[in-house]
Amino acid sequence: MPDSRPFAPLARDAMAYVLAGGRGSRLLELTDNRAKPAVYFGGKTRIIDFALSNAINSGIRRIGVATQYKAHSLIRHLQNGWNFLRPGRNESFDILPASQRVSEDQWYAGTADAVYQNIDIIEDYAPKYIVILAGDHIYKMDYEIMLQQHVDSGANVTVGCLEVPRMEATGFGVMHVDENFVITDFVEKPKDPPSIPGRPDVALASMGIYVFETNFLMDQLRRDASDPNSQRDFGKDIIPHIVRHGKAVAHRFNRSVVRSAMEPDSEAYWRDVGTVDAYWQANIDLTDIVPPLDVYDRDWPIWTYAEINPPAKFVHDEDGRRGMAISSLVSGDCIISGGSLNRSLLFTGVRVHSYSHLDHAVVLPRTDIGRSARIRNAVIDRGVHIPDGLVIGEDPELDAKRFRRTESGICLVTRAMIERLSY
Ligand code: ADQ
Ligand code: ADP
Repeated sequence: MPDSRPFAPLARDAMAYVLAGGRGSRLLELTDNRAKPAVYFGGKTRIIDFALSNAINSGIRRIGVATQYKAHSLIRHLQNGWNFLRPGRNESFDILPASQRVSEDQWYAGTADAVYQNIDIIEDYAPKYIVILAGDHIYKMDYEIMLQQHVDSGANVTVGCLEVPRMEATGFGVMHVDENFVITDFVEKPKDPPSIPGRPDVALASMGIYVFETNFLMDQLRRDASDPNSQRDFGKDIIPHIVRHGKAVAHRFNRSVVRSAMEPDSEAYWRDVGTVDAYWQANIDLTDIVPPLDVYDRDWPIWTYAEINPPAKFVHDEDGRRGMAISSLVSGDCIISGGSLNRSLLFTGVRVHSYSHLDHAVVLPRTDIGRSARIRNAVIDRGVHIPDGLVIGEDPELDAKRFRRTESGICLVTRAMIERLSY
């Protein structure tokens, strides 16, 4: 019988499987108590909301999230905010913690194992396609376009990719492609990354996003599970094997990037925010007059879980000093009383008290900035109480002793660091 839905989007036959188990150790103390996908980003959202919103906005209605490292905060967020997909409507949302479902080991061995151990759940839903996503990148992308390319090209796997400076490619899977974008070579995290032919400074890097037909992926995962030399990883094992024995095709992110009218169209926005410096910069970038990422885009909203909270409030203090913010983002439930902000981003529920000043500061939720504190070029973790008069970001030596100070001079400040301070 002919399909009665000739233009049905492929996304409705797809499941998004989000890998959210990585620690993100280069975020240092920011991921001491939470997995990288659970780290707050952009004022109201967490990093994983970007991949999940892309899936929902692309039309995907089946989502699985594999969790592992320090998953409590992540699972709480997913349960609060993302549990609206209903099985009765051919929708599903599953949180899949590493839990000895197949192997004896408690943990998922690698990213492929994080899918393999849940094969029965995926096969039960029987989606025709599966879109494997990393849960730890900031970008807007329409996966329907990638699915369409996958079907049109007849590939066994389609790998999302973008151009990166060659020297930065050591942290990525790097590929060579032919004129039809068929991947001819794939190396995971090469020490000396191969460049794009004719462009010695640029490499084609994998975004860690893969589209498969579900049946094909399941066969590959079963084959891989019986290979004693495999590390059970997409980048190290599954993708290189398909490149050698099947047809792997690269999908250029530029084709599926979702851009609002506000965004400069020079370069597609995709950030790993894997280091404290990159995390700080990507948050501060949002305070630009025209930021490279439009989080106000009504055509591609970034969904999240957010408590209902009162509006941000700016008040004079008792001496008549103005509470004010210039070029800054201030979330709900913040009260700026007599303090001032410049180029800063406040998450929910931050209190900024009199005579204090924040400059290029990223302040996570439920934080209190004491009177006369001065904070520059810093990331303040959730729930920190900055004591009255504390100065951060002006004395590199003192900062390095008290806080986590990166080489480029960004300070990360946590509750434990403040507790250790002796006055
Ligand atoms: P990495 O990001 O270094 O490289 P990895 O650390 O395996 O690879 O993380 C991939 C994703 O899987 C992340 O979202 C992480 O949170 C999650 N993850 C890691 N281990 C997991 C586990 N055991 N269980 C569940 N989730 C897990 C990968 C590819 C590269 C590609 C980059 C792009 O291997 O080829 O270039 O992503 O960032
Ligand atoms: P979120 O990521 O939602 O901000 P928290 O900052 O509360 O969550 O931290 C994440 C997880 O780590 C939570 O489960 C919390 O219980 C735990 N946690 C946070 N801070 C500490 C701490 N200082 N000592 C022990 N556990 C902590």
